[in-house]
Parts: sequence; C-alpha cells; structure tokens
Amino acid sequence: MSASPKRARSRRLVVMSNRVGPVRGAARAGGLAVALVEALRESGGLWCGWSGRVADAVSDRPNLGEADGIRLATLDLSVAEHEDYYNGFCNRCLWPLFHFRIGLTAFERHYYEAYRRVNARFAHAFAPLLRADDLVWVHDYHLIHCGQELRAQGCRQALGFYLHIPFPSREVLLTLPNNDQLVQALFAYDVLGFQTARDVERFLDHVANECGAQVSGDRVTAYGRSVRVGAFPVGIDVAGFERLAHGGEGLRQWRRLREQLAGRQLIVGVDRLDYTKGLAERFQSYALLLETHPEARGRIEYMQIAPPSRGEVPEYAAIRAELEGLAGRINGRYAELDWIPLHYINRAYSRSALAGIYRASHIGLVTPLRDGMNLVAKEYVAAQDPADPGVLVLSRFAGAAWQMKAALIVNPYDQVAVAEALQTARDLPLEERRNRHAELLRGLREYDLARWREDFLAVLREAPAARAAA
Ligand code: ADQ
Repeated sequence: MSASPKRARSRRLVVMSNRVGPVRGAARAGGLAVALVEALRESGGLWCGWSGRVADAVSDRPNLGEADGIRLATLDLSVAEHEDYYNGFCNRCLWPLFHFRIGLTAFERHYYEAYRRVNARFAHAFAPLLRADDLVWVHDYHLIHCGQELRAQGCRQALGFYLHIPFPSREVLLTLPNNDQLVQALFAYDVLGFQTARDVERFLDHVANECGAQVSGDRVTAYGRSVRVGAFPVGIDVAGFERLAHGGEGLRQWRRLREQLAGRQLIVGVDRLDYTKGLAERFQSYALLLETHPEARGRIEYMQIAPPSRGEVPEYAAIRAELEGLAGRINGRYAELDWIPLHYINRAYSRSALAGIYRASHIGLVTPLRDGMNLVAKEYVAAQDPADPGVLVLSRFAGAAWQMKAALIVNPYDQVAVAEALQTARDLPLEERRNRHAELLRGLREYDLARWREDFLAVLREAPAARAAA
C-alpha cells in the first residue's frame, strides 16, 4: 500500500548524480539542477556524487557540506578513475554506444572494471548517510551499478534510476562486453525512468529477449526482482524561460541581434560540441540551402553556438577539427564583403543571453543524430514571441520529437530534406507559425520540469518501504 500523500511528501529525497551542484547558482545554471534543488530543499534533502575534483590521493570518506538547506556529500576521483571511469567507460563507451554509435565506442575491459569500482566506492561512501525511509534517486549512465552496490551494503530504501540519454536497441547493446551485468544491475532499483516510450520499448525488448524477463503492465521481473518502468520525458521551467527571454540580459541580446541583422533572417543552433548533435550534417545542410536557393544568400545567417565539451576524449577533438574545417569552407565559398553566412562560436553563454538569442532568431535548428530529449528545442519554443514566433526544425531522433509534433520534423541524415525544411521555415506564413508555436507551447506547459520530477517521485514513493536486501 502506498503512504498517505502528506506523509509521503515529508520523506527525504536523496539524489545521486555524477556531478553535484551548483546549488546556489542553480537558477542561473538552469536545467535539471533547478528541479532537483527545489525538491531537495523542500524535503531537507541530500545530494551525493563526484565533487568535480581530480586528485592524486583520494579519501573514501565523503566531503560533507551544506548549501541552502541541502546537505551535500561528495567524493573526489583519482587521476586513474577520472581517466578510466569518467573519460573511459562513461564517455568513450556508454555515451557513444547508447547513442547508437558502435563505431566510436571504445570497448576496453579495464574501463568497465574502473566503472564498477567507482560505483562501488560511491555506494560504500554514501550508504551510511541514508535513512530508512529516504527516497533515493540515482541519475544517469555514470551510476548504473550504484543501486546494486547500495543493496549489497544492505540498503533497503526505495531506489529509483533515471536515464537521461537514449536506451539503445538490443542489437547495439549486445555489442558491449558485460552488457548482461550492466542490465542486471538495473534490476536492483524499484523504478526505472526513461525519456520516451521508445526507450522503454527498447529496454523491454532487450530484457524480455535476452534476460528472460516477464513483463506485466509497467512491471518487469527478472533476476528475482521486480521493477516498475516508465517514460518520464524531461521538461523545462517554461515560465522561467519566458521571463529570461523578455527581460534583462535576454531583452538586451534580442534588441542587439535584431538591430545587427538589419532584416536578415537568423537560424540558430545551440549545442554542446558533441558528435551526437549532428553538427557536421547540419553545416552541410545549410550549405546545401545556400547552393540550391541562391536567393537566400545575403538574406539569411546561421549562428551555431557550440562550447567544447569533454576535451580530453579524442573523438571530441576530431569533431572539433572537422567542424572548424567545414565552417571555414562554407564561409570561404559563400561569404561576401558585407555578409558572413555562418557564425560558428565555441563559447558558452548565460541562460538569459541564450534566451534572447533564441527569441531574436527566425529558425531554431535542432538536428541531433540521436538525443535523449534535447532541452534546447524546448527552450527555443519557450523563448519565442507568441505574436511573431520563430520556427523549430527538429530531428526525429531527438526524444523531444515524440512530444513536439508541431515542429518541422526532419531526418538529420537527409541533408536535402533538412535544406528543404529550412527553406519551408523561411517562408512559413505568420498564421501557421503562430498555430504551430501555440501547440508546442501548450505541450511544454502541460509536461514541464516540475511535472517530470513529481511524476517520477510519485511512482518511487509507491515502492515497498522495506524490500529484501540483495
Ligand atoms: P545534453 O546532452 O547536455 O543533456 P540538452 O538536453 O540539449 O543536451 O541540454 C543542454 C543544456 O545546456 C540546455 O539547457 C542548454 O541551454 C545548455 N547549453 C547548451 N549550449 C550552451 C551554450 N553554448 N551556452 C550555455 N548553455 C548551453 C543530456 C542528454 C539530453 C537530455 C538532457 C536532460 O544528452 O538528451 O535532454 O540531458 O535530460
């Protein structure tokens, strides 16, 4: 039986994620931190994870702290752990594999061993901090084994796991050595949350066919354990983002850009510099638009903001070099004395500046080759002026495409189709832009960030309070 809502609300939330914080700057940093910090604060919660520091000698005793009524417990990573666990298994193995990029996946056994050790070290350090009726919410692919390790420490709390990135299809996951151990570890949790119904389907397909799991409604049983599985698409703080776009720094950016554009149309892309985001294909699609629609030349600009990420991983250095070459070639071929077709910017902007940039642009170009959700697509819509909104061109392979059907949905591998969608977006009549935007905004408001969090926690609260330890 589930606990009464009043009592349930008072249960403490414990979040475990690879990175902890920021707590005080959460509103500025935006995204998930806001939702998690809010829930942690409400319940006097605890946030556990990596401190972000890499040290020669590390302690297994967590650093304890407090910020804004939230307790923090962090561990440093050793140089070897950072290399093999974080850069290695997380970013060179699970990240590409879960984004369907077998060719970029580094299948090193010692990476997985380091991953197991770090997950165990985290669980060991954080288990003593847990109280019997805590709700423990573990986030993302860095910590899949954490639940199993917590159970091994005797933890009987309600344990939930949320995967922010896609769950791969069976044939892809089977290429990973030790995939059976990784999947079995998921059954230590009480609730498994994915971004989309499609991710849930792929998970069920895998466990039903490879692990002999029994599926009944949202319950899946294997390895003697039963978990509840569901799609909980991540949303954004819509009202907060609208405010950013229409005041302060956002408003200033919007004015400045609109002035500079002097009547030209602006396409904007905002992504971490990552090979999953489809940036090279996107640049080429834009070049194709300029090639096949010469009348667009001089009348449109494309601004791609892409701050470098994971610089220590070789595949990221490669994509960076490729994009620099492509941007140079496109500008070299099409630029005029008074017109630069592509502005490629490798720095991060504040969320308020981004909101203003989105609002000033006529087309939001979001074409990942594969993405768990993609919050930029949602932020772009929230920043628009409803009376004269821009058009979202969105990849069918972003989780967001499952909710945002009123966008212009494209296949990012089909450069001809993307170029044509850009041309369609350029000419879309005001009424159609308004209708599409209104529908997209309705969807965003209905399933926002708070709803995502509350829906997941509501299911987690129903987990049996004291389940058998592993
Ligand atoms: P990411 O891969 O980081 O997230 P995304 O969902 O687009 O991708 O979120 C990126 C966030 O960073 C957005 O809030 C965006 O505004 C911000 N950002 C991007 N570029 C920026 C820049 N130049 N300057 C400042 N801010 C910038 C992972 C998964 C996604 C999933 C999210 C949330 O890969 O699929 O949607 O988690 O679950």
